Amino acid sequence: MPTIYETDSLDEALNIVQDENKRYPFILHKFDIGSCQEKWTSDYLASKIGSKPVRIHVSQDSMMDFVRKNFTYETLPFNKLIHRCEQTINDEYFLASHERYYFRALGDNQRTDIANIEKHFPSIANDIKYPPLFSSENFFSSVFRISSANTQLWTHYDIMDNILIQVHGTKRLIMFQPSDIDYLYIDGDKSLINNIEEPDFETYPLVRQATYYTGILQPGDCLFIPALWFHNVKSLDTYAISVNVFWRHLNIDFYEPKDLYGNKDVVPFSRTIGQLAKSLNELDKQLPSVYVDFYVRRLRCYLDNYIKEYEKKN
Ligand SMILES: O=C(O)CCC(=O)C(=O)O
Repeated sequence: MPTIYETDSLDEALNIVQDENKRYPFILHKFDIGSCQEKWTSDYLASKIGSKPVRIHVSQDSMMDFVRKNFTYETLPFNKLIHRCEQTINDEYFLASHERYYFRALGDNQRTDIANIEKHFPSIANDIKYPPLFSSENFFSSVFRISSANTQLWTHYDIMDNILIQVHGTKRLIMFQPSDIDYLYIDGDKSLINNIEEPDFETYPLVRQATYYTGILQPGDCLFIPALWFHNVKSLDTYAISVNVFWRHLNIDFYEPKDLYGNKDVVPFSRTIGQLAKSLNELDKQLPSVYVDFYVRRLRCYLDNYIKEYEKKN
């Protein structure tokens, strides 16, 4: 299993992000992420942010599963949430005393706001510094994340570049290159394989062919997650506090204007798949089922050949 590349050099980090032939994930050590590393105790955050209501995922399972929804959405005042995340057993709970919490900050208006620490958590925003890996006009969002110990978020990809800054606690990382999409049993932007560390090979045999890139993110480290790289992140022995910053790598016109999370596929792809869905619907209406079945498979052969030719060219 290869490990995720590690560097202490901001210059090298910048080169990997900007060089179109590189753009692989890396862990950047020794970047000064600001006073948050010392300051962000649970008491400090609770007193600075207070009882602002926040929306959270709550699950009895340590592996949150978006596809099968083994969690509920709840709301807690921030100062309660942080103290609950700190404990592994809580006297007050929604589902069970051992339940896990995952907080991914949204905007104040969840339907229209893009997460931004400066706007939504101004009392702590100046405590953190981001590695200067992108220009400010490409900035998209800054997301405050807190999770209980030993809590995993599903494997998924995002369509923007992202730097995950670890402030408190340690995280286990598993990443896959974009072309491993063939082996990950994808539903939208998420993998159906929930237990990625010990997958069920009978149900998901192709995952044997995926290359697992692994790493550990310690407090003070920053992980570069290039757009389209699959990632699976799990907090380890203690609760975890992170901030991640998304930015646009492509021209702004390629991104859906109403994408709040940075995970809607780029516009040329959404257009293509929309047209294809329409055409398939027409095919289905016009032809007897044996022909539809045949031509849909024929389409798959066309795409397989297209991929082969594309691989040869690139
Ligand atoms: O740190 C985490 O818990 C998940 C991070 C993540 O999924 C992301 O940065 O896109």
